[in-house]
Amino acid sequence: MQLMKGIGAAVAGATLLLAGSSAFAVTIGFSQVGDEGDWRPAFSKDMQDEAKKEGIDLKFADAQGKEENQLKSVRAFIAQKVDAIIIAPVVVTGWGQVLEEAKKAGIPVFLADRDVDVADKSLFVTRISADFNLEGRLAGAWLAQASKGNCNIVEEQGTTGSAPAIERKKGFEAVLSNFPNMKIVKTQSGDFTTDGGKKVMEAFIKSTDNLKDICASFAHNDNMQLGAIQAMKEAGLKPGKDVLMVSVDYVPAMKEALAAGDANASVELRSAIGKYIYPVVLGYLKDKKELPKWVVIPSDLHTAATPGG
Ligand code: GYE
Repeated sequence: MQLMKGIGAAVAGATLLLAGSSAFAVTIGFSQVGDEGDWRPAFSKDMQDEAKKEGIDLKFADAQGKEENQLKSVRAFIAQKVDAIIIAPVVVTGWGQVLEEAKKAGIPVFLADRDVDVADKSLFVTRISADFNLEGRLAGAWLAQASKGNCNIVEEQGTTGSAPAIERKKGFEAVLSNFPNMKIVKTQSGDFTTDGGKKVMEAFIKSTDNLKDICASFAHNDNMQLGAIQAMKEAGLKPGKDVLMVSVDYVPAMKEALAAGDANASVELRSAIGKYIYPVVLGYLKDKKELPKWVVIPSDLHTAATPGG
């Protein structure tokens, strides 16, 4: 099994075809969370585009936000004897058994984006993802600076039990612990969706007398923040002005919201990460060398004054 490119790949592919087997050097099963916001479909498209470039036969399974669907597709990948499995796990729990099955079948598993909570780390080769805890700390640090350490915050959490919801909250709270006058006064899950964020903000608006004394909204992703912006506008409030708006992902719609002054800061989560993931997987398939358990993709915070990315 080799990482083959260009003419080499074409020639090798033709040879394989003549031999009556697949034209692809490598078959990879990818179990994706779903398409809950703007970031995820961009990530899915990138994984498919990069797979084509690398000559990978990618079997893509969309779990539609349900772990049970992921477990089924991972078992199907094992039955198909793929060369490797990549999982972006919906939630961190419930993975031990199926990962054992993959191990028994001799199929290496890689985690992309989200994490799993398993005691035996040998059940996966490595995880390739951004540092969600750092994203939470960057958001918190920006807010501490912007509010001069004085801030009542409402928080829209991501999918309950998912690695980014857990870690972004932890990282954000770690910063708040240094600022006695910064606190989260309301928190609820909006499940990483625009609609969820809108509903959660509507509830916050009601329960806080139109966000009276609220200084900021921290959303675990941009889509929830975009929903929160809609809810605030409908209530006659001015997001980005009356209330500081900080979130994570830096998707195109959030770039526009920042430029329009409806939001104040967003931590970039890169979606074009196939170029980080596939070389790790293909390299491992080639030489089976043990890897560190986490390959970290960088994160940067952006405001309207510091666009980019
Ligand atoms: O921030 C969010 C998506 O898993 C880190 O999932 C990812 C998150 C991302 O739904 O928009």
